[in-house]
Amino acid sequence: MAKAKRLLQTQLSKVDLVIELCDARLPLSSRNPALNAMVSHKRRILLLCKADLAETGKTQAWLSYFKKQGIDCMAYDATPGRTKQARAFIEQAARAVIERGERRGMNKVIRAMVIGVPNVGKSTFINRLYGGSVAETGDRPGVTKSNRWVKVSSFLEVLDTPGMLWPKLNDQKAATRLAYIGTIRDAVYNQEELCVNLLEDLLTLRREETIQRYKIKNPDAEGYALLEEVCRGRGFLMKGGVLDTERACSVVLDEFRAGKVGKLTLETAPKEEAPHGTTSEDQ
Ligand SMILES: Nc1nc2c(ncn2[C@@H]2O[C@H](COP(=O)(O)OP(=O)(O)OP(=O)(O)O)[C@@H](O)[C@H]2O)c(=O)[nH]1
Ligand SMILES: [Mg+2]
Repeated sequence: MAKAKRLLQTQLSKVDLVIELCDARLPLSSRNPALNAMVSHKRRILLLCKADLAETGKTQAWLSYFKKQGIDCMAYDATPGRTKQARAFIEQAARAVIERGERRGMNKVIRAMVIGVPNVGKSTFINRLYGGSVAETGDRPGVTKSNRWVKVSSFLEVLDTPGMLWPKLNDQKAATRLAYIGTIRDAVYNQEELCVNLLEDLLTLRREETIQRYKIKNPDAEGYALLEEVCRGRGFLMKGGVLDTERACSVVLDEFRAGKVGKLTLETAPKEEAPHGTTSEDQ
């Protein structure tokens, strides 16, 4: 993180625009709290990525929430339609820079830096803007190792950056959820604990679908017993009828990450401030 922060600061002076990517399933927890201070003097836009995996209504609520805070934002997924919208959005955000160039009789090239947590889809987004495969992507965090400029059009250059994760993930719930969505390396977390947490969240948010998908007989089982329920339900058994909890973990996590449990947003946008006190309703 310290190295990534240093790299980011050295590049900031060279850019006209910062494009921040967060995950639409965890719009708050997947934003880096240190970033605000670092990029506050720059024109910035926020994309809520992987919107295809998030609940549309909740994404709308998050967009209104961020817009009320004065943050220009849009929902994004790696489809041609959304990419076209994103291109227009970038152009609009950089309009002042373009006009300055025009006044001087130059065709100013916009330089934008793409930042966000690991695995959020930064390099994929750049590939879509480019219209080909120019940046390496992968279904795991830490694929992009260094900053790299890519000229995606005659008027736009973007900087691909390594995913940045903040060192003190104090909020345990947020950290666990970032691990579900594949932001934190699997090796960092005990996979069985992570999977039990995910199953508990799924049973709260999508009770019936989860019971059916994993053929859970006792949904009130707790902790490790829940994992055993999945093994029995889905027939994940090894020789001698031993429950294959490792397999259950990888199946549950993979299915969630691939959106097979359906569109699911794990955080709810705080409601507008009520006259008396706070109204945060993060689940
Ligand atoms: N469902 C879905 N998956 C996406 C989307 N965009 C990217 N992905 C997938 O997310 C994974 C990570 O994508 P990358 O573009 O490598 O992410 P990154 O932010 O560059 O990751 P690092 O370089 O590791 O920080 C890949 O498996 C992509 O195919 C999207 O809009 N929807
Ligand atoms: Mg990358």
